[in-house]
Amino acid sequence: MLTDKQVVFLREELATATNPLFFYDGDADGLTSFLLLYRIHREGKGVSLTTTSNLNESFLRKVEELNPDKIFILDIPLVSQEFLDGAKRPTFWIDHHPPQDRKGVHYFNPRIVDPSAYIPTSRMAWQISERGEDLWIAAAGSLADWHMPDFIDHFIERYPQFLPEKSDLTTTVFKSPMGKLIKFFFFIQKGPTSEVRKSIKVLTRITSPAEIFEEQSAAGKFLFRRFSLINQKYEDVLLKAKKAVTRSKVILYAYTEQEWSFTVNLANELIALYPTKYVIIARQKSGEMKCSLRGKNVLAVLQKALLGISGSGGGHDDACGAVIKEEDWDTFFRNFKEVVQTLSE
Ligand SMILES: [Mn+2]
Repeated sequence: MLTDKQVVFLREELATATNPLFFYDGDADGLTSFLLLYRIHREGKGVSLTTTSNLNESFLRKVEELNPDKIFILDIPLVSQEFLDGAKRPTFWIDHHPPQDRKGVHYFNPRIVDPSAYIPTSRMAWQISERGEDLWIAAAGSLADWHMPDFIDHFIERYPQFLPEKSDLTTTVFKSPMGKLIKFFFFIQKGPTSEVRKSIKVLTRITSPAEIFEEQSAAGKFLFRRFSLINQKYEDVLLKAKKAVTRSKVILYAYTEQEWSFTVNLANELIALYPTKYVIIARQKSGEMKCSLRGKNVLAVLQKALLGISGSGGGHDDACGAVIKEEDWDTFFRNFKEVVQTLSE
C-alpha cells in the first residue's frame, strides 16, 4: 500500500496537473486504475498498452502528440530508461510487478519494501481516489488481479446484487454475479480499437454499475450490449474448454479464434475451477501457439518442457505464458505431460 505521505503527494500532483497523460496496462487492473485516477478531475488522456508490457521509447510519439504536463504510468511492469529520459516531464509510476531500477521517475511499488507484497495497482489508485461513487470500480479492479480488497464488506453492503456475502476468491470471482462485473473490465477492452476507445470514453462518465447492468441510460445500454456480445463469445469457448477436462492431470484447450483472445481469462477461470490440475490454454496464430499456463510450480514444468523446443516463456511460479512454434507443439506438449507425470510420482 502507499503511505499516507505518498497518497497526499500523488493527490497533489494530480490536482495540479492540467493535462495529465495516463499510460496503463490493458487488463482490468490497469483500466480500473486509470478510471479511478482520471475520474477525480476528469482531465487529460489515457493510453492503454495492449500488445506489450514494456513502455519503451516508441511511446514518446504519444507524449509529443498529446503534450501532457505530467505522465502517470499505471500497472505497467517495464518502463525503459530511454522513455523516461525522453519524456522530459514529471513522471509518476505506480506498479506492483517485480521492482525495476530506473532514474528520473517517482516510482511507487510496494514490493520495494516487501518483496512478497501483493497489492494490485487499482488498490493503490483507490487509496488516492476514495471517491465514494467509484467503489465498484475499485472492488472489481482488485478482484480481477486476484486480491480480496480490505473494503469488501463496504462493497457488499452497498452492492448486494453483485455480492450477497463474503466468501473466498474463487467463489467471489467465478461463482457470483460479481464475476460479470470483473469480466466487464477485461472484455470491454477487446475488439476493434475504435470501439474500445469509445467504450472507455463512455465508461469515464458512468455513475454506477446499475447504469450498465440494468441499462439505465443510453450510455449504459451501449456498454452492456457490447459486453454481452463479447461475453457470449467467451462463454462459448469456456464451454468447449470445460469439455476438454478429463481425468488427466493436464487440461489442454487449443483454439484458433483470430479476432478475440480469451487465453488469459480462460486459464484463470479453469485453474480456479480445477485447482489440482495443470492448465494450458493455447491460441493458434501465425504459425505459433500462444499459451497461458497455470498450476503449482508450472513455470518450472514449462522450463523443462521447453528444452530443445523452438519457443520461449516466462512469468510467475504458478502462472506463466509461452509462445511455441507450431511444428514443435506436439513435442512440447508430450514433454510437458512427462514432466507433470514425474512430479506426481
Ligand atoms: Mn496489475
